[in-house]
Parts: sequence; structure tokens; C-alpha cells
Amino acid sequence: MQRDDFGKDFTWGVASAAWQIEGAWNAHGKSPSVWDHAGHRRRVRGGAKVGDRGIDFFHRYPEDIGLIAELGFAASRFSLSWPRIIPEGTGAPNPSGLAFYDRVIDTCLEHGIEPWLTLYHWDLPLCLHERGGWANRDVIDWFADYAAVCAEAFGDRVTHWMVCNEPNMHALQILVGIFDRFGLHLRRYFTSVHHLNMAIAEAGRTLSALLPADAKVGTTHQTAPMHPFHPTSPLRRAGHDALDALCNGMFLEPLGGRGYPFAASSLLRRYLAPAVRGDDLDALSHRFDFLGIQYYYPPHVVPAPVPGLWAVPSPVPPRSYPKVRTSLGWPVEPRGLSEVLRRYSGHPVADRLVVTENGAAFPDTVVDGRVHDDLRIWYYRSHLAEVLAAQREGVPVDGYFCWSYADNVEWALGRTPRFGLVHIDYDDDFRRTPKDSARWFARFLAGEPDGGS
Ligand code: IFM
Repeated sequence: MQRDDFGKDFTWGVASAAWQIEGAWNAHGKSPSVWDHAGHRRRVRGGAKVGDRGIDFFHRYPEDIGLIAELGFAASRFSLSWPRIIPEGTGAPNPSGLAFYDRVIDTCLEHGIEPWLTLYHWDLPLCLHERGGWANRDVIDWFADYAAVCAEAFGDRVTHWMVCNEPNMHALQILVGIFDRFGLHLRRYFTSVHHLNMAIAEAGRTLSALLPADAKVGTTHQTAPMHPFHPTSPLRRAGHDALDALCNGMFLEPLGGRGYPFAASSLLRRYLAPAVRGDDLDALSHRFDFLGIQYYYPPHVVPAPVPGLWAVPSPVPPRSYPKVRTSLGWPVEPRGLSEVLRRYSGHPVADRLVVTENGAAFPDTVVDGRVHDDLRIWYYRSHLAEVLAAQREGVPVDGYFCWSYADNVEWALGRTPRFGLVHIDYDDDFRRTPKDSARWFARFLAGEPDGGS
């Protein structure tokens, strides 16, 4: 396997998100986001300082972008912080917030790195959350206005845009009450899902209307193939279909113009249907230029006596499951990546697919200035082989972004899960050390077959 096998126009990039890396949570007029708030309420392992400082990208972006270029990547996917750009959530943008992203974008371009912008990676302004957040239907307009501000500010230099990162995962944070009181907030969850979907479609239209004609507007989704994927008994089939509808279908089917998969789950009929108004199903449908596929692992699904669900991801995978696990306990199953790529090939939401996240956390340590993360190298090689296999079968996938450029704050789990190609030493002034996987990528991107190994 070598770089050229993927084609000359294939995009090689790294990915990150504002709250996970930036720090500077209240600098230059930025207001708190829901995740800052969660950190300050000790809902992030390690406490408030973890999110407040991120990996200090706010101050070190020149070093980081320089390193991304040195490694040979052509693109960097990062998100914009809504509360940095519009501290009040709505209304006047903050010139300092816009100026920060101007500097980041310009630095990328100076290094020959194409910036791929995500509008929203879960850091809702806290002030909007206090007005109901995603459960308040007004959020559709708030988000479209924010999209317009970003398009006007950066559309002259940025060609690739993603509206929202993994709405399914963000909705789960709302479900369990990370930003409120812990518990199961079913009504708020399903209402928020509908508004997220509506906002994604509307912001997609806003971006396409305001950006230059050659701009490409996509959105991303964390795809979960569920095994066994073709269950045999009717109960297993019902469980599979319900869980698939809740993880995947209720997000991508309406965007693709196919409506909600109400038949698959009574939970959808009971809790989501009441949020749907008159013409919503038409408004939900929007064709994007590309769909960002984000893949980590396939949960193993077992039957469960929960009406409307009938199946849950098992915490104890069967013996037949892959033995290699990441430090989060996720089984490493590269074939799942080609499976989801095949599945969404030809989906009406977009013609083109890009792997906008894929990666693994391992317990890396620095020894004599090196991080020997052989497992991560194996992880990337085996997943890239699946991308290539899918592409050779005709799946229209033309990009791959590693999650992540550097270790960062893994949301409520804090600093412990290390997903980066670059190690961050939190005890030594956030020192950056490229891991062996980063060196492997540098050789691979320079054209060495199989990264020279
Ligand atoms: O860190 C997250 C990222 O923010 C969204 N996708 C999954 C990653 C790993 O959990």
C-alpha cells in the first residue's frame, strides 16, 4: 500500500475540535460553552483546568500547524468555537474571535495546508443552553445566523466546510444530562435531535447560498455498524433495526429526504414525532457535497427487554470479537470501516464520502524522547487498507483524516485517552513530541511504500 494507490486527488489530513485543543476558554471576549460549564462543574475528569487549557492551541497554533505541514499532511480539519465568535450566541460577532480564526486559517494556507472547517463540534454557547439550547426550536435560526457569520468571514479562503460533528454523539450528551442534571432526558433528547437535524439542513443551505460556487459543504456522522449486522431471529432483527434507527437512521435518513424511520422504534413515535411540525420533513432534506464518515468500532449488539429498543450494545463483547482493544476498551475492527463506507455509498445525503475521523487511543509514554506506538501504526495501516479496498470496489471516498493530530481533551474523560499522532506532555509545559505513528505517516505521505516498514 502506498499513498499513490489512493489517487492524486485524495485528501490526507488530521482532525481536531475547538474545545478539545484551544484552551483560552475566556480569552478576548469568549463566553463559556456548555463544555466549559461541564468542566467547571467537575464533570470532566481532571477538573476545570483540563478544558480551560486544552492543549493550548490558542497560543501554540503556529507550532502545531508547522508540525502538521512537516509531517506531510495537506489538510487540517478543525472546528470553530461558536462562543468565541458570537459570545452572546446571537447578534454581533466578536472581532477578536474572528481574528483568531483568521490567523489560524492564514497560517494553514502559508504552510500549504488546506483548512477544513467544522462549524459546530458540541460547544454550544452556555447562554443559549440557558434559553433551552437544542431543545428550543429557535436554535435553528440561531445556528443559521452563526453559519452566515462564518461564511462571510472565512468563505474567501476556505473551500471545505462541515456543518456539524457527529450529532448522534452530541445528542447522547444531552440524553444523559451532562449539561444539566444527570438522568435520562428522553423528551429533551428527541426534541433536540429533531432541531439538530433541522439546523444542519438549514445551515447547509445557508453556507451553500453564501459561499463561492466552488465551495464544498458537508456534514459528519459517527457511523456505527452493529454486529451481528444480519441477525437471524425476529427479535434480533427488531432490536437491530431499532438501534440502527436511533444511532444512524434518525440522523441521516431525514437529511437524505427519506423521513424519520418511525416504523423501527416506538421511542421515535412517542418522543420525536411530537416535535415535527408541518413542512419539517421537506425542510430536513438537504443534499450535501460530501458526507464525513467517522468510524471507531462496531458495538456488539445483544437483545434487551427495553420496549422501542429491544437491543443494546453489550459491555461484554463475545469471544469471537477482536482481541485488540484501545485504552477505552473499544475493539479494533478495521473491516467495520469498509462496511460503513459501502453502506453510505450512494446514500441520498451526498455522492461523495470522506473519512473525517478515524483513530485510536493507546496508553502512550515518552521514553528517551520517543513514543513507540506500534499499535497505532498497525491501526492506521489496517484501516487505510480498508479504505483502499472500498475505493477499489467503487465507493466514492476521496479523503482520510486522522483523529487526532495531537493528544487532547477527550470530553468527560479528560486527558487520559491519548488519540494523537503527537504526544502532549501536560506536566512539561504542553511539550509536543511526534510519536512513531507520526513518523510513519511522514514516510508514508512522502511516498514510501507501506510507510517504509
Ligand atoms: O474525541 C472524539 C471527537 O471529538 C469526536 N469523535 C470521536 C472522538 C473520539 O472519541
